[in-house]
Amino acid sequence: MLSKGLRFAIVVARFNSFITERLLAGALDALGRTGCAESDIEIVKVPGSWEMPVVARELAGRKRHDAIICLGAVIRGDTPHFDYVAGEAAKGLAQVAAETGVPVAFGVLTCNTLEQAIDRAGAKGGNKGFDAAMTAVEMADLLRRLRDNSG
Ligand code: INI
Repeated sequence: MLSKGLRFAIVVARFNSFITERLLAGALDALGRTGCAESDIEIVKVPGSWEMPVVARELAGRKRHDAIICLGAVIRGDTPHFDYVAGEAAKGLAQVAAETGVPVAFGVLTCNTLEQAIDRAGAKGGNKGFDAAMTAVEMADLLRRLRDNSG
């Protein structure tokens, strides 16, 4: 799958940056390997996963990107906070894609422990940032082809 000529935005949460920077490295690796030019990648940092939907919505509305990759890490604590942040991020990002037609890849880890997050950010469980970027490439390519053939 080639991403040459496709444009991507990556929205990255600074919360749990120890994890999200690894997800970002994985996503950039995937885009680089599939042929995306650095100049076709825009990276936008947000405070936490909660803030992602509004920023993804703003970017999608500009129609400058073929897909948006969202990277965050929500890790369960002692209170119900996790459920609100993870739930609203997931719901909000799904809504952005459905309402705008711009694919949004959900690279937000929702983990019970820090260890689970580390595993999924480049250790035993692969790198979910890499996986999210590969999904974004596939979706951007698919939608571009569907739209080219629709006339
Ligand atoms: N944001 C995350 O991305 N991950 C978390 O694990 C997290 N926890 O646990 O609190 C988190 N909270 C911050 C949240 O996303 C907002 O930035 C904050 O509530 C201000 O709106």
